[in-house]
Amino acid sequence: MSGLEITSMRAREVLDCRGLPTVQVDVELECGATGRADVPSGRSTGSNEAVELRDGGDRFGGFGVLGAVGNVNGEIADAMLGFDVGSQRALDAALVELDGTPNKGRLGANAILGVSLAAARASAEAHGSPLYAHLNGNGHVLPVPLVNLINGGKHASNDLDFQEFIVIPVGADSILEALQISTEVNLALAEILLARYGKSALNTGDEGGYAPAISSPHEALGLLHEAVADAGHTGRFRYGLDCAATHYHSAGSYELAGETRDTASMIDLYRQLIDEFDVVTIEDPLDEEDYEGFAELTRVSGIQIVGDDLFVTDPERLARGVEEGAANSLLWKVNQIGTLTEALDAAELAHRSAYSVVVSERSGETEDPIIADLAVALNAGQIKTGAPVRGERTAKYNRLIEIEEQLGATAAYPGDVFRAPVAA
Ligand code: 2PG
Ligand code: MG
Repeated sequence: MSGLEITSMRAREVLDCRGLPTVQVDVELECGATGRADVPSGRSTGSNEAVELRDGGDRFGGFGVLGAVGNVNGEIADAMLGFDVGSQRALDAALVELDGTPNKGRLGANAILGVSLAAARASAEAHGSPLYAHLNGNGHVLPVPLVNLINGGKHASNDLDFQEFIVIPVGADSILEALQISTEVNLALAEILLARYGKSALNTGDEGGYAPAISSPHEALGLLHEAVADAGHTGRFRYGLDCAATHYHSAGSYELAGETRDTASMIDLYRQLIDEFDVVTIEDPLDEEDYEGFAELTRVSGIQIVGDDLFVTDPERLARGVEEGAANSLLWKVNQIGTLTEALDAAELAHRSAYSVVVSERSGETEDPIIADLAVALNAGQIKTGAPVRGERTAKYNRLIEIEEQLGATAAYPGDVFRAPVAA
């Protein structure tokens, strides 16, 4: 007996930041170590994501997760009690096999992921290590945050079609300083919004960024530039977008700010924004099935093109992207694929293929900061976890501050080289 055998497993419904239920799992090991994990949930989801089980019916407006909770407490616990968590790969393979479907739709990706992550935490605790160090003894890169200060798309009730307008504090020396200057920019942005559009412009979206009643991406990026200048940080920031384009695409065309555009016209627009606004990363610029368009934009833009709905953290979809030159970066969300091991495999494939990795939260998060540890374990160099406000977002930022302190002199903040923070 290694002491790493699972002796108890218990799931429950808890609330996420939108007030919707999600799955929380506790795992206990023979040695007494415990691990807990909450499962996040997306709103602008890719159609190829692993299936999150929701109850339907009246309870919680249909969003209940008692079915997934019951699967953990019943079938999964029955199968996994006694399982040794020493090998995360073996554990996750057993979970995938138990489910038996390609998309985890029988037991629910939300049930399976909760167990996978809680087991990883328990194993780390059993070894007396923080999770990032348990997963990678060489984890030392604090990710540059892609800080989402203006929200649109499905995350906000305004007319901005692009979902996220992002500032990137490349000119900081640490995660703490990165958060300091990003917050200074956010405060300056609030003043500009208030003066220009009135107080309703200070309403916020799902990820804590402001949601002013504007519709032009040029205007939004212009506001970020002004805020950076007003905060006295010109030159210390780059800019990014998550366009989440699948969500205003249909039959080959995009409805953007009242205009209909084809793929070529979208690509022209991106080239303009890149030139005009120092945009260095664009996520989901085109529809989730348009590998060809992604490849074209990747070729002509020269910047980081990130696949989120395109890849859904799935090694198979990523492999196709690599083959076709579609995007050059993987948005990495563990709940899109449903186990830690499969997500780590996707990250490994990305790095092997010279694709960067952006660790990401979901719009529906809890106070669980696990992605902070995962970002450091991956030496990913980039994290996207919303605006630097509200508990479910600051939980991740605050955990990064703590990790930076723990790592001390070995901590590295990659700044401008966030795309390739460590030598392969
Ligand atoms: C995204 C995410 C997170 P959601 O599109 O990148 O920012 O949104 O979780 O709603 O899919
Ligand atoms: Mg996205």
